[in-house]
Amino acid sequence: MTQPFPADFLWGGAIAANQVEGAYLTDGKGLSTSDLQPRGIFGEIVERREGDHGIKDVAIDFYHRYPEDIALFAEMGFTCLRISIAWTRIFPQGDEAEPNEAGLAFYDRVFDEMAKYNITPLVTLSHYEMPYGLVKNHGGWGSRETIGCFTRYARTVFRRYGAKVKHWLTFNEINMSLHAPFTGVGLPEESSKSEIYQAIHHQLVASAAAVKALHEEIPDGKIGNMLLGGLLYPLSCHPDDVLETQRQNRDWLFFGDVQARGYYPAYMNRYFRENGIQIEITAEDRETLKETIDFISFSYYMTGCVTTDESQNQKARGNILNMVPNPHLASSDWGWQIDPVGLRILLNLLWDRYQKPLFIVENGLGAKDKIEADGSIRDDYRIQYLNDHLVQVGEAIEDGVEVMGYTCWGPIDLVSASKAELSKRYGFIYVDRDDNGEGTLERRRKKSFSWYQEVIRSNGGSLTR
Ligand code: BGP
Repeated sequence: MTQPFPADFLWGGAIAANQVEGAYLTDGKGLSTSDLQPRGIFGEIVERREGDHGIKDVAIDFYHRYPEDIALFAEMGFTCLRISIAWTRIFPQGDEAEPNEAGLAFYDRVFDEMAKYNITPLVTLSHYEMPYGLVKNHGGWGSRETIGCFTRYARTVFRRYGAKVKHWLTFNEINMSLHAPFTGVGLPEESSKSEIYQAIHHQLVASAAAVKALHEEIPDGKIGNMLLGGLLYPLSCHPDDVLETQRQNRDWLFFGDVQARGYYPAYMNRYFRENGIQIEITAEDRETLKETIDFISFSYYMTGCVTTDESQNQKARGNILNMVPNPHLASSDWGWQIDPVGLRILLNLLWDRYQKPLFIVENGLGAKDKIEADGSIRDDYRIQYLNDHLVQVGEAIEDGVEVMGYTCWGPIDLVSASKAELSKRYGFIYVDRDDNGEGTLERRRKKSFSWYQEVIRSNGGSLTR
């Protein structure tokens, strides 16, 4: 194909601290909300006792094996790696006055390792975890105090890593708090809509405060938000379905609207009014929200449909959103509907709406892999999925959308967010560990490893339509 990707397009992969690092209490790290979810973001919340074990305690041991893993990413030609910082390594309880030096030193080592290979870091400040201390002692994001704690954390890491890290993201999939409040905002699952939206408001203010801090601390840096790109289609062309689809798409676009425009959209004010949702927004909050992000980032895995016809409302399941199945699409082993064209539609939609550069920071296929007798792993299904999505990214670029880069999810197998499984694999690199935590943790290249290497080497030229 003609090659639409710009020369400075960032190619790579994305991982998150709690899904790869392990070492959950090492070097002074505090307990995070993720440490209390041994069965994933929809599993029960378990108070940790000494001697308890969970799959994420070791995960894939990136904490100790990062030099080997980063070398493998470099071998594939990555120009970018998205990681997250575990807030609890820096502020173990969340409300300390001073950071934990051992935690700061760990990420220095990781960034130095990336620098050896000219890999640009893209760093998420909070990826599905926060200090459990803030939940227990302050009420999580339900409390205004958490805004100050987060801003202190953000400023600390901006100052420490500003020379090494220029690309940042605030909260991973910030719109998912509506569906998993403990993971997103540290609130009990049974919280009321008013409580959840109040916590979300605090998080939006904190996100804007972090944008301000970034611009002050790292003048040549850039910071984006991160949305779960949950694009929905109407199941039929009945105007009621189209209207309901617009309403449900606004449930998640609302977050981008505030972060990119700097104020609450009018449709949300009506929604709050008509649903008895009351939240406190101060004049100072409104001022802070005016600090808008530099670029939009999002994850994209699937699309779904919306209908007002109850008889058709049987549900498909993503990891977070329940969506009605699209009769025109096939599904992954986990029931996620595969829709490459949807990525082009979404890129165009976000570009038209915000006119800010876009970064696809997660996309990929979770699948069960099989090791053949000769030791190889022939993951042609993964190659197909990624190829088809990247072709659509190219189409969107041809449409005129400004796309900064693409970091596919889980370039190395890791613990899944939704159910804390290791058998749901996304990687180009296989990790020998199963759902029970058995295995040597040895790394092994899959067939997709050399495929992605060639995609990056040719800057997308090797993709097949
Ligand atoms: C996103 C999360 C990631 C990641 C991915 C895949 O929602 O940001 O953390 O895990 O989904 O989901 P899962 O791991 O459940 O397959």
